This record gives sequence, C-alpha cells and structure tokens, in this order.
Amino acid sequence: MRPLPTHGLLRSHFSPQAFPYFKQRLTISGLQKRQTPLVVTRSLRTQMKSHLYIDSTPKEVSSAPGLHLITQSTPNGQATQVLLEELESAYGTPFTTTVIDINTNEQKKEWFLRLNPNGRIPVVVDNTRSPPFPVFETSAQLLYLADHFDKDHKFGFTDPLEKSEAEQWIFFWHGGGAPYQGNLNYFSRNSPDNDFGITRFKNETLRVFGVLEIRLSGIYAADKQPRHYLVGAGKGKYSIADIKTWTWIKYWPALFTQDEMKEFPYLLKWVERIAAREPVKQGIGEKYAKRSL
Ligand SMILES: N[C@@H](CCC(=O)N[C@@H](CS)C(=O)NCC(=O)O)C(=O)O
Repeated sequence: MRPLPTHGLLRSHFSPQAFPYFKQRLTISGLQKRQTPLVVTRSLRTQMKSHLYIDSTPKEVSSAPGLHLITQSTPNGQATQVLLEELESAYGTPFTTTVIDINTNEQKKEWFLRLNPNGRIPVVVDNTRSPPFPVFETSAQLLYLADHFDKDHKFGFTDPLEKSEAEQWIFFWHGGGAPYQGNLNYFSRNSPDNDFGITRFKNETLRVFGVLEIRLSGIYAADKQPRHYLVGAGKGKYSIADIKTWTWIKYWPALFTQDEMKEFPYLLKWVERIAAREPVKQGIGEKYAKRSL
C-alpha cells in the first residue's frame, strides 16, 4: 500500500508530544488509551454545575430535571413560554417553569446572574445536558429550542434561505421593534408628561408596525399576494419569527387607538390568527400569572 502523503511533515510532527491538541483529539476519539480517569470528568461536570447553582438558587431551579424556564409573563417571557408550549403540544417535550416577580429584583440576585449575567428574564436552562446549559436572550432561546427540540422543523425551516429570512425577522424585531415598543410602554406608564420621549417611541413603533404590514400585505411581493405568516413559501408558515414578534404586537390595545391601527389591516388579522392557537393561549395564560418566587 502506498504511504499517505505527509506534505513534507515528518510523522513525529503528529505525535502528541509535538502537538498537544492532537493528543486531545486522540484521547477523545478513543484512538489512544484514555489518559484522564472518568472520575475527573465527572467531578469537572459537578464543578461546572455548582458554578451555575449555589445555595441560594431556588431548589425548583437547581433540581429541575429537563428544560427549565425562568420567566415572568411579559412580551419577552411570553415568546419563550409560547414556543415551549408549542413544543410540548407537538412532541410532548417536557419542561418546567419558575415564574419570578421582576419588581422585587429577583433577577439581580447572584443565583440569577450566574444563569444570565444580564439580570433579565427569560432564561432557559437545558438540564438535558451535562453540565446544564443556560441560554439568555429571547431570540437566542427561540433559535436554540428550534435547533435542538424541533426535530421535524415544525416551527423553523430547513431551506437555508427561508432559515435566513426567519433570522432576519427575528433580529428585526429583537433589535428594531422590541426596544421602541418597550420604551413607549415605559414612558407612557412612568413619565406620561414626557411628550418628546413618547412621541419619538410611538412614531417609531408605528413605523415598524408598517414594516410588518408591508410584509404581510404582500404589497411589494412579486406575486402581490398577502401572507398569513412572516416567513415561508406562499402564504408562509407559522414559525419562531411570528412567535418572537406576536407576543409584542398583540399588546397594541394598551398603546394605540383603533384609529391609529387602521393602517395595519393585515397585521391585525395576523394578530388574531396566531391568538387562536391553543398552545399560544396556554403560553400567555393563567399558568404564568402565578408567581412562585
Ligand atoms: N433582550 C432581552 C430583554 C429581556 C428583558 O428586557 N426582560 C425584562 C422583562 S420583559 C426584564 O427582565 N426586566 C427586568 C429588569 O430589567 O431588571 C431578551 O430578549 O430576552
């Protein structure tokens, strides 16, 4: 048999001594006798777990067996609540929840910051992994759950371009919709006399509603046909892009008059269409109103 070409490298270049990364690869792939006793690996995992969970971590969090969501039923919290309810309904994927009260600043305590240094809900902890894997930021949670728990891609896409479109709408709302609507809500409640702030955030929120209306009405689409959902061929397919956006837009009655919303007929129909789904009703329902912390 002809020897494999070495491209000028001597066999000794590949030796574990010469290249520690290679040694690791050999160990991992099992080609070399395991050098690290299993007990060390286990204790490392335990260390990593105890790094996440400390004495003050609520027991319902640290001893949760599978996917665990720490939330409060706000537009951000609801996005992940809805997807978890959808996954449970579609696949029977189990999950547990801890509902906190952000007004008491539970989310600024050390136990919480160890899971999400940003100190905001929601947080998902995936305890199906060892050590457990925490995910913060709603959109990252939707993408993570879709990647790892939606095996038939019921709420996501396999086609790379459709996948990209879903990401575009998710990022659009995460960075370009939620902050404006969030600030409109904040100023309307806490500083109702601040005309400058309210006008700025109100106009910008209406502008991004208009962006969604363009998409859903199909006005600039090649076929000029309206869509049922933000992403997918034809009328589209209900997906994480809709979930991300819907939990915010559905709050429009708290912020806008019917008259102001007249410009968005397709967006309003989309709001109703998604609201009719059972898992969506569950995801924004009573279960999440009762706080356990
Ligand atoms: N970009 C974050 C925003 C999370 C966020 O703002 N959460 C709010 C509730 S909707 C929160 O925890 N507020 C409490 C605080 O800021 O301390 C995400 O998408 O998850």
